[in-house]
This record gives sequence, structure tokens and C-alpha cells, in this order.
Amino acid sequence: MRPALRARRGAVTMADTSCFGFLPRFPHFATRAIHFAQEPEQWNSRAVIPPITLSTSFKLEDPEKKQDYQYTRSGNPNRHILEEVVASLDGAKYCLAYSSGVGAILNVCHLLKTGDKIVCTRDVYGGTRQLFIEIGKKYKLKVAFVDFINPSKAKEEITPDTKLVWLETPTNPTLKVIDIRACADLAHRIQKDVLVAVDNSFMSPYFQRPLSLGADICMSSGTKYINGHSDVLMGLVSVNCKELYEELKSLQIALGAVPSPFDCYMCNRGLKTLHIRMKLHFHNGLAVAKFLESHPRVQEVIYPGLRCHPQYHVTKKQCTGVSGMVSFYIKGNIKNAFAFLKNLKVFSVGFSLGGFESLAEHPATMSHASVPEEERKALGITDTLIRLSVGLEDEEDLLTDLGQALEAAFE
Ligand code: P1T
Repeated sequence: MRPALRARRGAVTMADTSCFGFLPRFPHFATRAIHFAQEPEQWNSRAVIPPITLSTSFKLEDPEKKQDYQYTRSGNPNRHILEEVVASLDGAKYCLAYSSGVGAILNVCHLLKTGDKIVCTRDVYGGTRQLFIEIGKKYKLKVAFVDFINPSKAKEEITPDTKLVWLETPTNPTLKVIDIRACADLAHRIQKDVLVAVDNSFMSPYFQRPLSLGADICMSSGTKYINGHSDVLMGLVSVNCKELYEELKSLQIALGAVPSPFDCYMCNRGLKTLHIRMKLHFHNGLAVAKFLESHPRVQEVIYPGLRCHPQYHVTKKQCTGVSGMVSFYIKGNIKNAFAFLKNLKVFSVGFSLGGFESLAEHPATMSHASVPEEERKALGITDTLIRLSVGLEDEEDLLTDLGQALEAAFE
């Protein structure tokens, strides 16, 4: 069958994705994303779009008094707006912005002291894994990587010295879905003062709100869906506890990994269309997953929005939908995997995810190259695993592109 014909047969309509019994959408999401904390009356010009404040220093009214903005590392109007909007979308009281997702994770790590233990999701973004291992060695933190799919297995690792439980769901790149409520309850039951953090980068607040599921910290690489245009590095941490916020705020200033006012402006701009983008990422992601599922060159598809996904029931219970992240195992070997990638025309081969443009990557040699081979194999990050970040192009063009690259990979 010609790829274009196959693509058309696999197509789904936008309406299909709204009736699968996921968690109901969060109310007022779009209105908040567009208006929250940015009323034009607050600046003299009454500009409807927040002006960019590049000044690093702010004239003090009275040198003996503190004011909202003094020096831009401690506070900047554009950063403030972004933090307010993201807090609102995460269903949080507070948010802090950082110069990258990894910068945000590093700030959270600075809450810990020598001898503390981090219990982290076994399938985690390669950079997070590397960071925990590196700082674990330098600052004598204990680090354990655990399979949270079965929370009772994680139970043994959450010992009295555990101060941070780091969950990532869906996991990168194997898209396993962790039951946030079950894991947060378990961790808090065993160890009252443990902080449960969730990396929400693959979902964005449009589809998942970890704080409402019992987590203490919601971290996002804003570089991904939140900005959504692949032109900003950004990290975000949302919390509800005032003391935790104040501790993190003082670390944010002390460590200095803050985003520029321009990047905050850009990220806030991206947020205005998050709700529209996520609906289409879901629609296109599902169409791609269904197409790949029925393709003879594909061994297995992993997409939390497919009924056959092992944690489909968890996804429906804790998410309002699913993003455009789809992973699959191509039949054959590494040569076929690379031939597939080289033949893509609409998808670009590249790192990162969550932008409007479709990307494809080979986790074993790219995003997760730093994970030791044996561990990669145990996690299912084999030579034939391919990760797609399905963008917002026309569904038919995406399916046709995948179809032709799959055929070409075996010629
Ligand atoms: O790139 P940065 O903004 O620092 O975010 C790091 C990060 C954190 N968490 C998750 C789940 C991520 O996927 C990432 C970055 N990931 C990629 C660049 C990638 O290609 O997977």
C-alpha cells in the first residue's frame, strides 16, 4: 500500500481525542494563560503585551527601604509575570524561573545536604541522571534509581535519610507512566519530611498538575512544551509551601541561574497558545501512534494515549490528555534505525522536544548516550528505539513522511 493511502486510513479527527474519559480539562486555563498577572493598567503605557524590561538596575526610591525590583538577578518584571502565570497554570501558589530545566533541578538539589538521599525514577532524562550522579559524588549525597511503576518496589529505597523523591512521568524516552498520587502518598507515609518532585516537562500543566496529585514540587523544562517554539531555554519550579518557596527563592538569587528578561517574555508569549498547541500535539501524537501501530516495519509503539499502553488507566486517571511524545521500536537493527532517521523529510533529526516542529531522535546515541549501555538495555533504550516529538504540521504530511522513511529504511 502507498504510504499516503495508509496515512489517510490511519487518520483520526480532532473530535476523537476529547471523549476518551481522561481527567476533565482544568477550568479557566486559556484565560489565565493569556491574562493572569498582565493587566495593562499596571504599567504607564497600558500596553496589552507586557513591555520587556532589560534594565539590570532599578532606581531606588529610598535607599533605606526594600522595593519590588532592585537588581534583576533578584527580581525582574518579565520574570515575575512568567512566574505568576506558570504558578497559576500549575495550580500552585508560587513559581520560580531558571535559566534552564537542568538549572531548575540543580537549584532543587541545593535544598539537600551531605548524607541526604535522592530516590529517582530509573527511566529519567539522561541529563537529570547524570546531574544526580555527579553532584551525588561531589557532595556525598546518596542516589538510588528505582522503578516507580511498582510503588511497593520503591518502598525499600525510601529510607529515613531520603529527602528527595524525583519522579518523571511520562518517562523519557520510554514513556512509562508513574502513578503520582500513589508514589507521593507512599513517600510521605514512610518519610514525613521528604520532598516529592515531579518533572512535568513531557506533559505541561495543560495535561498534568502534579501538585494536585500530592507532589510538593512541580518542575518543568520550559524549553519544551511551555515555550513550545524551540527558541528559549527555561526551567520552572512551582510549589505551594511558603517556607519551601522562600528557601528556593533565596537559592535562586544566590546561585544566579536566572533566565533573561527577553527569554521570560518569549516564554510568556509561548504560553498564550499552550492550550491550542497541546490539543493538536495530542491529536497528531495519537494519529502517529495509531499509524505506527499498524505498520509492518514497526515492532512496538509506546504512547500513553493508546489503550494497549500498560499504564493507560493511570494516564486517564491523572492526566487531561497526552502530549505529542511517541516512542517506537523499528524492526531490524541499528542500521535500519539510522536509515529511517536519515530518510525523514518533514521530521528533523534533533535533540529536544515539545516545539511546534516535529523532531525525531535516537535515544541510545543522543539524549541518553550518557546512560551506561547495560542500564540502557535494562530500561529498553535499545539500538532500535526511536523517539518522536510530534509537532503541529498537517497530520497527513506527518504520516506520509513516517511511512516513506520506514519503507526507505529497509531498501
Ligand atoms: O534542556 P533543559 O531545559 O535544561 O531541560 C532538561 C530536561 C529536563 N527534564 C526532561 C524530562 C527533559 O527531557 C529535559 C531535556 N531533554 C532533552 C533535551 C531531550 O532531548 O530529551
